[in-house]
Amino acid sequence: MTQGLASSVAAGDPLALARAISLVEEGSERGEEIVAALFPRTGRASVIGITGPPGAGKSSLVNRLVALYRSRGRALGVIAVDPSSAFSGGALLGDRIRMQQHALDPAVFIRSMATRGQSGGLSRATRDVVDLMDASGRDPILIETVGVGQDEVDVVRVADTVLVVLTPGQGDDIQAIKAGLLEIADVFVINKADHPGADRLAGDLQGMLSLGERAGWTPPIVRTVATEGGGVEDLAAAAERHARFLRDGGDLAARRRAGLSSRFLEILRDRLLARIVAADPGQEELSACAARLEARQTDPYTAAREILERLPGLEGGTARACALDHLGIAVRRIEDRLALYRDVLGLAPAGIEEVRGQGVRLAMFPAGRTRIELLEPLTEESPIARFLESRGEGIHHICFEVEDLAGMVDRFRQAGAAPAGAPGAPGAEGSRIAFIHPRGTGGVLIELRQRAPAKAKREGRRRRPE
Ligand SMILES: Nc1nc2c(ncn2[C@@H]2O[C@H](COP(=O)(O)OP(=O)(O)OP(=O)(O)O)[C@@H](O)[C@H]2O)c(=O)[nH]1
Ligand SMILES: [Mg+2]
Repeated sequence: MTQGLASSVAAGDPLALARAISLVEEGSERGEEIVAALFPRTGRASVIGITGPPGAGKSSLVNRLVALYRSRGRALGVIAVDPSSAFSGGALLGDRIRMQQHALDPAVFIRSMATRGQSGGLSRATRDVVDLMDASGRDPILIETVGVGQDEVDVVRVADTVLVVLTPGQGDDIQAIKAGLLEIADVFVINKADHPGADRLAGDLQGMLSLGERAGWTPPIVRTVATEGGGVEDLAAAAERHARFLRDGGDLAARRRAGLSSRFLEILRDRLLARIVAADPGQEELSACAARLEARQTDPYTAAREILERLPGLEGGTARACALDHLGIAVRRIEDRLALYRDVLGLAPAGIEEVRGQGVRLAMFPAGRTRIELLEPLTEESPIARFLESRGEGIHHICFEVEDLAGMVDRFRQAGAAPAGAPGAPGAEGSRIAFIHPRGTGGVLIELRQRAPAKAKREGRRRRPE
């Protein structure tokens, strides 16, 4: 079902594209599956962001650009991010009317997206929608968003090329324009150039650009009259020059990489938070934290650490489980027990090695998620020799894999269980090991094993073929 929809999107079917977009907007699992299925086909379209103050003429320009690209035979995607700001409420209707001439053209796919009260204007879904449009062969993809808040920064993360639309006479000088808008521009558009003051605005922008050191690309200033279509060809040409500059200079890869990693981290942050809110510790715990913060009984760092520590399976969490690495069995001669472990149980020995420091020769047999270790004494003084003497063959120890050997030994000490021998001795496969005396563990000799770092492991291993 998902595959079918994904292939229809990939084939360029507008109905399938609309359906897939709805699924990602709902945040549904199927939406994620479709993005996953189509992701290898993405990264091909040019993504152009159009931002600027409310009413600057962004939608009128998008409309003109769409007509221009259509005349060149391109299939397009247009995303109009609904302004969440009260400044531009009602603009959507105007956008729809302006776009109507393209509404019946299947090669122009227009989608309005609500920002859903998020502080960032472009939601996670917007990035997904760009991917879906890209995978369906739309190129370029135009994103219109009003540049009043954090929105414009979000546009930059999605778009390859950012057009900042300004109008003459708005604040009368560029001091009044949001600084963030000036910084993200790859191309400046002076729209409504039919109004007085266009020269002055161009001069001011020119002056500002000559002050700043910009490596490689200086944003050109293009004048347009969107209502008449004036300057739109120049604008498209400037956008294409910038796209070429990005491609040839390698900046495109860097920009896309930054965008992808911020998108990935955003998802990770959202999911982690959702997990905290949904499960243990839970919403109640979070509210309790907020109350304690307000009363100055805790600080934000401590509160965050406490919450994280209660999340199972996370680094820093106390609930982290140790994996059983192997079960150690003392035998007089490894070869005498191969019949049992290899032939009867069907376990394949992964190798036989000598650990001289421990006075043993050992064979490891992977068994499901854990392993069986047969231990044969090399010398009379080996602990295995003494074990065999007093108890005969049998289970000798169990071994847990740990990430911090010294830390775990300390935890045992605090629990009243002392190490047997010096902790940190070299063990099999280049590992470091420690033993905890059975006196403190209810009769079980516990081995703790910290795996060798990936590289050292290969060198430290002295495996002998069977
Ligand atoms: N005189 C003149 N009017 C223009 C020009 N471009 C747009 N307009 C008018 O300006 C108004 C706003 O245009 P839009 O294209 O909706 O502007 P916008 O930036 O998309 O507006 P929001 O999405 O609400 O922020 C409309 O009445 C347009 O007809 C232009 O170049 N010259
Ligand atoms: Mg608009």
